[in-house]
Amino acid sequence: MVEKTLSIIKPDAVERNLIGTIIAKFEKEGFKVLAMRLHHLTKDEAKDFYIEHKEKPFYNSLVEYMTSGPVVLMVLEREAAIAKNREVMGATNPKNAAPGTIRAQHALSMEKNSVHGSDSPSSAAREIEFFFSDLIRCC
Ligand code: 3AN
Repeated sequence: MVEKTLSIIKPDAVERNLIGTIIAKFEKEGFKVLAMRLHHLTKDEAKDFYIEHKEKPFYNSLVEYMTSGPVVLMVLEREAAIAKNREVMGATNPKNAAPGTIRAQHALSMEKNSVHGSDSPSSAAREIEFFFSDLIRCC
């Protein structure tokens, strides 16, 4: 089934000029970029976006990090986009990420792990609506 997923190129990767490298990888893996913008998250946006992690010990640090510089927000589309994006990103902890994945190649740490991808159809719907409500309304 063709799906849409939300992808974020995180501050550590934008800072290191990896935007083009990461988008090239997604395109090579058959993803279409349906929507995209550079954005500096506010504290409120980051807190709300990661609300499911509110009780986790890393929550405050994650919010600080995600607001430390601009990110690239993208809606990606392809067959089984949600699972495929998770595969292409690699495991959350770059030490466990499979060779050739974005996180294995570029992530700096568990927190500064270069990319975000929706983890389920319900997360994808919520996250696309969160940043690209126009796209939901129009398509
Ligand atoms: P993923 O991004 O692989 O879906 P989640 O949803 O469990 O991972 O975590 C969201 C983000 O929180 C991660 N991408 C990472 O930046 C950060 N994070 C997750 N676990 C930890 C941890 N144990 N220590 C520091 N940061 C973490």
